[in-house]
Amino acid sequence: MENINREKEQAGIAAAQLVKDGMTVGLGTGSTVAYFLDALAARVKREQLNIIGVTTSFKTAARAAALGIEIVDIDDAPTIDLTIDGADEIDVQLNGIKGGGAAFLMEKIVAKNSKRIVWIVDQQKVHLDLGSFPLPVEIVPFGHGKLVAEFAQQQLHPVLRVQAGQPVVTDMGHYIVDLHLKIIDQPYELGRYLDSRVGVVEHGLFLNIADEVIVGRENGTEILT
Ligand code: ABF
Repeated sequence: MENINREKEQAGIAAAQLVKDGMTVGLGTGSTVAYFLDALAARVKREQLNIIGVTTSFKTAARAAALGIEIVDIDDAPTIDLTIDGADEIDVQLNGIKGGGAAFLMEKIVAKNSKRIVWIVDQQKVHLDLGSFPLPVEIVPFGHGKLVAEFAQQQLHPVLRVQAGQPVVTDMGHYIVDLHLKIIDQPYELGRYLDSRVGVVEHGLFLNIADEVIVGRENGTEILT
């Protein structure tokens, strides 16, 4: 476990170096991003950097505020120069699965409005193909049972995400169903199918979105582009 945290920290520190004075920065969600936020906050203090953040979850907003990083609403940010975010799994084309942290709807909205997207991951996240991480799908509560039944019928092995016996509710007030697919050999086709289902708000396939991935190593990082 220790090594993974070291790798996350190395990736977070490297990502903080990409931020320039005057930037609007998309702040992702997750434990790797937490290292990035700490390193960024230290730079803001030390170098008196003038940056503003656009957050991807209530959790990140609270952490950024506690660190003294100014946050604005996404609609008050004319541009987002750089977004730093985590991922649950990436493949060799830099496609990713995100959403383990239940923030992927806001993360995808911020990503789609960013000039540059850089993900920060530990080495375990890098795979040949996508799918070993269950694919999160954000769905509206109304009729969710019918949608889960349809996914089961389509052999997508859906499991409604619950906590303490209750469905997990996202920051935007939706449920999450995880598709246990093991391997996703047609990610674009699967993405189109999920986008077409009434009741699906968003899915965790981030295809052709990341510009670069910083992979943490024990003593440094590797950049995948
Ligand atoms: C977030 O980063 C989520 O999309 C994803 O689940 C998470 C990865 O978490 P961690 O960095 O804690 O491994 O953006």
